[in-house]
Amino acid sequence: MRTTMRRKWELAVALSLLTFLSFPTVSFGFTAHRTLLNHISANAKYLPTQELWFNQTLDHFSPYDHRHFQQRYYEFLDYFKVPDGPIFLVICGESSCNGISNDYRSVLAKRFGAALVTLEHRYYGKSSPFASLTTENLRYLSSKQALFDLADSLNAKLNRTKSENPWFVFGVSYAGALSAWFRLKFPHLTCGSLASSAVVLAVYHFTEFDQQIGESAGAECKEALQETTKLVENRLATNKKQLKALFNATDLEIDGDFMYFLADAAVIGFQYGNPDKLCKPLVQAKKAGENLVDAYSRYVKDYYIGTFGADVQTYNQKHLKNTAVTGGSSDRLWWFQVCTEVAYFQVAPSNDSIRSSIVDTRQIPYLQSPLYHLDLCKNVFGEDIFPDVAATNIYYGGTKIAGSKIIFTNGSQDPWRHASKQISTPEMPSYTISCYNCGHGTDMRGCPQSPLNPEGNEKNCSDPDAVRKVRQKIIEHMDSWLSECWDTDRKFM
Ligand SMILES: *[C@@H]1O[C@H](CO)[C@@H](O)[C@H](O)[C@H]1NC(C)=O
Ligand SMILES: *[C@@H]1O[C@H](CO)[C@@H](O)[C@H](O)[C@H]1NC(C)=O
Ligand SMILES: *[C@@H]1O[C@H](CO)[C@@H](O)[C@H](O)[C@H]1NC(C)=O
Ligand SMILES: *[C@@H]1O[C@H](CO)[C@@H](O)[C@H](O)[C@H]1NC(C)=O
Ligand SMILES: *[C@@H]1O[C@H](CO)[C@@H](O)[C@H](O)[C@H]1NC(C)=O
Ligand SMILES: CC(=O)N[C@H]1CO[C@H](CO)[C@@H](O)[C@@H]1O
Repeated sequence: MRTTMRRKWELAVALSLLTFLSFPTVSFGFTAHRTLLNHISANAKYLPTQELWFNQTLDHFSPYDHRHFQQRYYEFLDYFKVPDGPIFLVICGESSCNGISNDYRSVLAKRFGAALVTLEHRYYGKSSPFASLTTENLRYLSSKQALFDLADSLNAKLNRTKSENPWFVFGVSYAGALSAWFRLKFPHLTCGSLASSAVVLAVYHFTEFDQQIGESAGAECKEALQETTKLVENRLATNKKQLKALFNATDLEIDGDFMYFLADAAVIGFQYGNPDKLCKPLVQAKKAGENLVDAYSRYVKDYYIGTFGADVQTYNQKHLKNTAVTGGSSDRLWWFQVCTEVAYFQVAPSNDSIRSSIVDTRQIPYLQSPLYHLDLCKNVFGEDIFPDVAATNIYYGGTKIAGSKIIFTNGSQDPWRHASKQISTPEMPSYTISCYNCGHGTDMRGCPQSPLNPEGNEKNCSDPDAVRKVRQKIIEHMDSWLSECWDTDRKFM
């Protein structure tokens, strides 16, 4: 009896998928995001999915406001074991969500006979409630609203009350934090959560980020990077125009924007498992006594812009002020979330930093303060916009999150792991995958993390066994939590 309604709905979906022969084209071109955690969804390979729409509540926390907006979602049912197979909710994060990406989660879905469902994050991609992204209109953009979107769509669309399907949530990066927070706030709606490279701690002075870059780089490369930064700082003082032109970044009029762009370019090598693209030529240039700034500019132009696909404009505060809904809106949207909730301000440590302290200060060297970031928030969004990090961490618990049945995973080379939960507890096991090119979301993406490997193949990780071991643990936890869920369900039958 309980299954009748749900079956009918599933069947309708399955039929609509069957009759849908051509796959939707990706609507937006690649957009890179400054300091964005999850750069790479746009070059993802997708499982065949059709765009579906959910009529979503705009403000989940107001009893007076009944406005709605259309939110995009996808389903993939090829592996789904009807009727009571599990449903994997794959959370989409801070970028346009153009489908269900074909990473390790599709392997898990095959193994568990699961359906995959994914909901685009409100405001991003085609799920913008407003035609103009003014600061006033961004007031409903928050992780709290996003979590409620997930709960709402899960509850309504698959009608929990009628369903025996156990739900499991997944996310990488900011979406990884959402995955952990979803299980924390809605434990009755899900059997467990995988929180991959999940940045659950809002951080105001994120100095560990830069320190991790030094650690991941190793002594030789770190030294070359630090020397490069010094040389760049000198040239910035003496020959700014020529320097910016060398990096094809003359549009970045604000020096902080320019220096942030250069710092991010190095980060990406380690975050996404391509350290050799950066370190090999730089160390070689240093050994040969060649000009390090020239060598670094080649990496930035050939690799960061050319191959990785970064766009200099995403570092331009002028661009961030653009309120039109475009393929590049994610930059502005993510900065709004950074400037209101989570910060993750990547400042230079006072000692031994790799990035320039110009990023942090108004030309006052070695003062550890996120003035650049705060200036940006004010310039782009207006006077009163700054992040209340303490409130965010009180609301979710930060690394002291009091959840259960959440798996945390991190990559050893990933600077973001210092905003994640790295200490294991019985209810919330945490695993660090250690290898030379293990970065952001390695458990789901394999190596390197960009470009994406189909099904998150781990073959090219410098230690594939390290990845396999953690994946085995993930499967064991899922097995046990899903069967506990089924048992509980049956008790109520
Ligand atoms: C969305 O739901 C609201 C409230 O139920 C309703 O008023 C509105 O017409 C719906 N919009 C669409 C496009 O279905
Ligand atoms: C969900 O269940 C309720 C009854 O519990 C039913 O009235 C409603 O139509 C169901 N919705 C869907 C989408 O199946
Ligand atoms: C540098 O900028 C010019 C002009 O904007 C552009 O045509 C060229 O493709 C850029 N080069 C790289 C490597 O991005
Ligand atoms: C600064 O960093 C260097 C290199 O890591 C270290 O040897 C030194 O002890 C540090 N100094 C302080 C004051 O922390
Ligand atoms: C591994 O690297 C090789 C050589 O670069 C490449 O040809 C191959 O496609 C990669 N395999 C995977 C699964 O990424
Ligand atoms: C489970 C695990 O590997 N935890 C490690 C994660 O990283 C921290 C900090 O590097 C270590 O102290 C933990 O042992």
